[in-house]
Amino acid sequence: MSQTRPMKKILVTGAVGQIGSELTLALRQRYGAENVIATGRKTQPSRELLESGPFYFIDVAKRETIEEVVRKHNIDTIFHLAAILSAAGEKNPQLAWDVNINGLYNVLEVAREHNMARVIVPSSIAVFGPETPRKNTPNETILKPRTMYGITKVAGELLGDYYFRRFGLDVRGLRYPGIISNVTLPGGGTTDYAVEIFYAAIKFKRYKCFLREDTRLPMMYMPDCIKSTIMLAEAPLERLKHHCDFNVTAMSFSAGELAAEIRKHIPDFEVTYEPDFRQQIADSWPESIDDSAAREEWGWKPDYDLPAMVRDMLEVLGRRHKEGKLGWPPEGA
Ligand code: VAH
Repeated sequence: MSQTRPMKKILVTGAVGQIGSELTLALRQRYGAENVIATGRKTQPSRELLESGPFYFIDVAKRETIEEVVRKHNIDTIFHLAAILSAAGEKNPQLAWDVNINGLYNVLEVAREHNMARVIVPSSIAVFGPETPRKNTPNETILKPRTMYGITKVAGELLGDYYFRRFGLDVRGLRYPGIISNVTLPGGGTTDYAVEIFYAAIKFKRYKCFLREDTRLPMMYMPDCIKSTIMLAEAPLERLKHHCDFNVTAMSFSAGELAAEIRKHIPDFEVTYEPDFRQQIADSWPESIDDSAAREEWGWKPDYDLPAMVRDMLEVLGRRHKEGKLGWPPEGA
């Protein structure tokens, strides 16, 4: 298969999650609200998501629930965001395997049988492990992750590439770094500290960080995450040499550097560092990423660096706090 088929009727799995919730709204703006079907497993979607287009509860580990929506809406594209992330996956590796592997297999099989135009399957820098070069990590390198999440993402990349070569299904994926956002709180990630810290800075002017001060990780602001995902999905197929394993990044910073940047806006902001089990996960990941393949093959270029991201996060969350709608910490946290 060589031509790039158009995407017309899109299904988003994991549409209530940190990335899926904002990606769905961006896709609805770009492709028409009625052409982007949002799905989630159990978390109640926001009013905005519900009121802006179709929503269904499905379970990607149960193939028939995917197929029912695909048939009803004649879906030709799936953005598969449903996944159990790194920290949650270490607490329940069996669930992480079931959702991340069996869920992906079901999505790929449904897409193959319905001759779909595209399947987008995010990967993650979690595919890298302690044997991987940690600075300017190349696209092609050792992939020996130490987490179940990372293992499922390596398998996902290999499975997606297989479905492209064996069946001609246009599967594409990009290795997200840590994603920072201010709409939907992340859940179960190792990089979640880089989101929580903003809410804590605004609400309490202090934060207890679960990683060491010098822990440096590749990161990206949500607008760039959405931009990279849609750019890859829309790229001409004939330009792609890679398919499911594009490195992408926007910046790298340590927890201490992030705190110092926030302190430029909130001078008396205090951070204590009390590493927990997530430190070992973070220590197995790269500090910085080489994303030259994404730049060469589909023109990737981020818009936000650390100062620009911090400024925007504090402005948006500061405004929400003044309106009494910060909504953090989440109930029961
Ligand atoms: C996690 N946010 O922390 C995800 C991501 C690179 C990190 O995959 O698990």
